[in-house]
Amino acid sequence: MNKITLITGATSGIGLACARKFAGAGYRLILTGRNESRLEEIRAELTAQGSEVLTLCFDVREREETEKAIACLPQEWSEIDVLVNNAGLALGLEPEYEGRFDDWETMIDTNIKGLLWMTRLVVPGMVERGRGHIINIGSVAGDAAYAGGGVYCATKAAVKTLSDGLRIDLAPTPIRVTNLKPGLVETNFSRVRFHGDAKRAEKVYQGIKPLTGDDIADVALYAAQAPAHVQIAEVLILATHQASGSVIARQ
Ligand code: NDP
Ligand code: 8X3
Repeated sequence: MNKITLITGATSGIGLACARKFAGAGYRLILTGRNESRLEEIRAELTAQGSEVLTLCFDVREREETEKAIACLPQEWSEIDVLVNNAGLALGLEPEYEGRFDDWETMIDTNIKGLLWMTRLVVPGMVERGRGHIINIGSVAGDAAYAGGGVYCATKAAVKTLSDGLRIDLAPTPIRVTNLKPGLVETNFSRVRFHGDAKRAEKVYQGIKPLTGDDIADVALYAAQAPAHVQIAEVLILATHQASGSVIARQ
């Protein structure tokens, strides 16, 4: 039986690119997200190409919904080999003293708590079976704060610390933990950050060739397929003209 990968936030961007890349490599997929019709379209696309796909529609911020979704997995889908904790977002770019309380709560609930719920629910099965891999989508933003990004950067710093902690706790087991830290990736990320302002979002990627979701999915798949004794612990992936979260040499 082929390995199972569960990807959160698989309806767009990096999550969708991972779904396509892992499907192409023969994994069975559990794709999760909040948009049921989009999940169904992606399931149809991938099954037409011969992949086995199960979709689960839930919001990772809602602990009970998340618990129910994982507890109700059919037996043949319950042995998850790879968990890609991808669902996440940034909201706003105001100075920290002017940020919106609601934006902060959404980022913290999604990027930190959602990742934790998923980890807590899926990893015990991996430990029991003695196999598994957790791939967290962190960010260059977790390495250092940038202007207006304090709370988002803090959530991604938390992803790094949670990945490190989990790796320590799992060190006696064969289970691997990877923290991928992308820089600028052109997805819906900036449109979401600017509350749907497409013009402002476009400017983020002007004067630089940004990364694509595929670039990140390639690294995720590489980490998942590395030999069992190789743990890709952390990878920083930047566009060539980006040097850090705040240094971007626009051409
Ligand atoms: P997208 O906005 O394109 O995709 C985000 C995905 O997460 C969507 O499928 C979205 O679904 C889902 N999602 C958001 N909130 C929730 C939730 N509460 N419950 C379930 N699913 C949710 O952005 P990216 O692909 O760029 O972002 C993916 C990850 O990559 C994030 O963790 C982000 O922080 C990280 N990242 C992105 C970078 C970039 O430059 N793009 C760089 C570094 C890291 P829905 O459509 O329903 O909101
Ligand atoms: C997304 C990358 O630099 O826009 O995590 O914060 S950045």
